[in-house]
Amino acid sequence: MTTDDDHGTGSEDRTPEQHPYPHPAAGWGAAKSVGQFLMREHSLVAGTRAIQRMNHENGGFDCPGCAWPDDRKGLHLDICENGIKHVTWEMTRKRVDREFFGAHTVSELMEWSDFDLENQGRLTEPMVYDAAIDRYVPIGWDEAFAMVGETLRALEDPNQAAFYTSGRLSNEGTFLYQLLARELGTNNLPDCSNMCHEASGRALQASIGTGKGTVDLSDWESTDALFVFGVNAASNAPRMLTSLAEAHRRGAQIVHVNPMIEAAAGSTIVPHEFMEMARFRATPTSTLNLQPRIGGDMALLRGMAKAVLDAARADPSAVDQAFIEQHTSGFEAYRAVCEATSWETIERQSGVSRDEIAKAAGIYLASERTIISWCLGLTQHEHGVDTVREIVNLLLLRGNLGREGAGPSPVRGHSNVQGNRTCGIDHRPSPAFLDRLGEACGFTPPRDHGLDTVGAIEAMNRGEVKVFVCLGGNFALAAPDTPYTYAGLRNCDLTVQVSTKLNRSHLVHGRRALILPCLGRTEKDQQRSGLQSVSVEDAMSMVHLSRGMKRPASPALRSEPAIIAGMARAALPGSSTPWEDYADDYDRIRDTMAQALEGFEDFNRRVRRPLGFRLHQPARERVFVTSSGRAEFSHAELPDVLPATGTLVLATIRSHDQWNTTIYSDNDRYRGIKNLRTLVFMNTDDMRERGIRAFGPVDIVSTAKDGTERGLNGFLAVPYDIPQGCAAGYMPEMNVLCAIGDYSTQSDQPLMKHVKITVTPAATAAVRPDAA
Ligand SMILES: Nc1nc2c(c(=O)[nH]1)N[C@H]1C(S)=C(S)[C@@H](COP(=O)(O)OP(=O)(O)OC[C@H]3O[C@@H](n4cnc5c(=O)[nH]c(N)nc54)[C@H](O)[C@@H]3O)O[C@H]1N2
Ligand SMILES: Nc1nc2c(c(=O)[nH]1)N[C@H]1C(S)=C(S)[C@@H](COP(=O)(O)OP(=O)(O)OC[C@H]3O[C@@H](n4cnc5c(=O)[nH]c(N)nc54)[C@H](O)[C@@H]3O)O[C@H]1N2
Ligand SMILES: [Mo]
Repeated sequence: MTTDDDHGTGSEDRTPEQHPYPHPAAGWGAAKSVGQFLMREHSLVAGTRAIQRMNHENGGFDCPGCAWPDDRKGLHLDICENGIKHVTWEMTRKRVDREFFGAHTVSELMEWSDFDLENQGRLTEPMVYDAAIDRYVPIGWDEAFAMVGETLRALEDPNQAAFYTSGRLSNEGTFLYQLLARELGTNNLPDCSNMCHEASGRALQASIGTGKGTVDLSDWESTDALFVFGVNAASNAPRMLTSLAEAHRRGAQIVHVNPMIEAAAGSTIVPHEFMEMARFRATPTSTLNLQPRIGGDMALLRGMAKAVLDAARADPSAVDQAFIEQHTSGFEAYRAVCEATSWETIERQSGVSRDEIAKAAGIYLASERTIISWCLGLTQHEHGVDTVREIVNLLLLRGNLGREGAGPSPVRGHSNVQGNRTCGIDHRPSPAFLDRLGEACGFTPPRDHGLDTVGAIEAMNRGEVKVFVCLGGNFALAAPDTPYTYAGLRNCDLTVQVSTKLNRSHLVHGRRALILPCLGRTEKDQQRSGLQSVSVEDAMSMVHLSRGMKRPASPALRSEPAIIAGMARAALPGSSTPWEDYADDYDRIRDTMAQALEGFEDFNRRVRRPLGFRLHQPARERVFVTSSGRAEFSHAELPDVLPATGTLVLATIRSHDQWNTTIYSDNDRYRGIKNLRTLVFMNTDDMRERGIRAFGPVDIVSTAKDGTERGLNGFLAVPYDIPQGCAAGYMPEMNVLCAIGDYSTQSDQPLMKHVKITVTPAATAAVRPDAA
């Protein structure tokens, strides 16, 4: 099925390889990779033109990649390798049409690799599954909507439906989507955020009263010390490299905390700095690297706080006493828990020595303004909420909140995942949100909390969720416990996938299934009132417009708002919502959003400012909407994160060349890996103890909280600089190891960075699984 050229970057041999990557992040390695990718996609000219329109202040489209904010200056091209790949992937000239579906049964497509499925190109028209011939066949839009509507109306209880979102749906689409679910009568709105930053939202909500970070790019530009926890920035938020390089040039301190020393913890050549590119001149992006064990961050943060409190004994100005008194609550309890936590425990649980922690604390103490940022390395853990709260505790000690250059800065995932939550994708909506929504839209929203991602999978398996609609994403592969998720999806009466490309979630479907193809963000969205724009919110709460400029991949495609409105009209015949008008003119959606959503007043005008507008974040002004009206210190005990004897803790992570479930190639450039995804990175001592050689085949068995086991065979062990007792490997291949019941009791997030495994040399000489 796949040719070499499809996959890699040329016709080279496909033997797995590992070589150290000695070059700076981004720079020429990225430029070369982009060039090869554009050639492969036959999009050199169109791709280059599109890229020039990306992230532009006037009339461009928002990069559909990550949620890192656009450069506020808007003058130079603030672009990255992976953003370019992402856009090009959407703009491919390949098409999946009715002939394609006619030629392949679903059972046959199930045998294809995920790469091959997406590599067929863009979907072109609505399709419905025909069980008699095991194929998808064309269906008209009206018929498809009628099928969704009839099925939803026939449910005994609206809670038998669930509506998933992947975080790239626009704010306008989001608002209509949640309105559809809630008018139907359910808060079943699972989203990718349940697997991503749920812990961050809950922690920030509890600590500072609002579930978002408080800083923006101007703060990144004026901070003295940046702490970067648990993010592979060079691959997953490459535009952060620009900020890190600029910070380093200003003399700011940059501390990376990660069990793996990632490329961003070295140096970079910022892509838009053409002169530096030409001169191969790299800028360092780190002043200190700390390598905790997986899950050891909370202990490390506690150690830093303990060191700060120790310093305050000799010099009271080490803590910001005035800020603590005026703006916080719970300080004494926090001090007590820091004192009660011994250095011995901190060193053992973090895996970092007291001396190293003291260095980090020294940097923190010497800094006037500190930002702490983090991503999945901190959130996908049992104690993710406590860990993020510990970040806030540490910031509060020195008043690093609500002033220039200081504060918490979560690195969000999908380009509009934060906007999705702001605009109502929330299975636990607040009563205040529902009151205002009900009033603005003239209906009575349901009050019971709905299902999140894990809850939805369990309910599908129990037969309690019968209709599952996915607005984007690739639920079958992104969710934990792959076989169990498959079983849940197959147990539904109807699954509906609104997508741009063919993926596994179209093949693992309910008894009846629809594929509804939509416009991508790069494409022109023409509606009755004219060309439409949509809005998105980045990781730093900036809301701005995005307007596509490409001709749609097929004339039959519809926009996401139009598809949602179509389903809603069919499902809610008595609805007083003007669905038709909304789909005709998105300004009308925004007018309603201005009434229904806090912070969106005068939305249509403000969003048309060249750089958009910043959503109000009260904590930024030291207004804390907690019950005490103050920022809350937490005082949780340190959890025990040590692996049991003989076991390892596995973090499932992304390679450089993938976007979540979309795999661009089998290479992971900065980690020096070529032609291999079915691998497990291990410490060399752990390999030696188990008699495992480099690139030797291994069996991996995970043990869930409930004692059940799950396994993978024939993965290759790759020696890596990672602490003993820790291992890492790629999602989504490793999602079979993540048990459905293994989610955090604090955030309900699956423990995707804390899988308990044993690794042994393969029982039988295995074939490389991807060689099949
Ligand atoms: N190119 C590209 N960009 C992306 C994505 C993509 O797939 N491809 N995905 C997007 C999405 S949805 C998201 S949420 C983000 C994800 O961005 P990341 O959070 O960078 O995603 P992961 O690859 O899962 O990497 C987790 C990082 O945490 C580290 N880590 C693992 N365990 C621990 C731990 O216990 N402590 C610490 N301190 N670190 C740990 C890993 O070594 C790795 O560097 O990126 C977004 N951007
Ligand atoms: N083991 C493990 N599992 C994980 C994670 C992990 O770290 N470890 N990370 C989790 C995280 S953070 C996340 S966010 C999830 C990601 O979960 P999802 O968001 O569900 O998955 P994606 O791979 O981003 O979705 C890709 C699909 O989106 C569709 N698509 C692309 N563009 C558009 C568009 O404009 N509109 C529509 N409607 N569809 C579009 C395409 O069909 C494509 O196949 O995975 C989670 N799963
Ligand atoms: Mo994510």
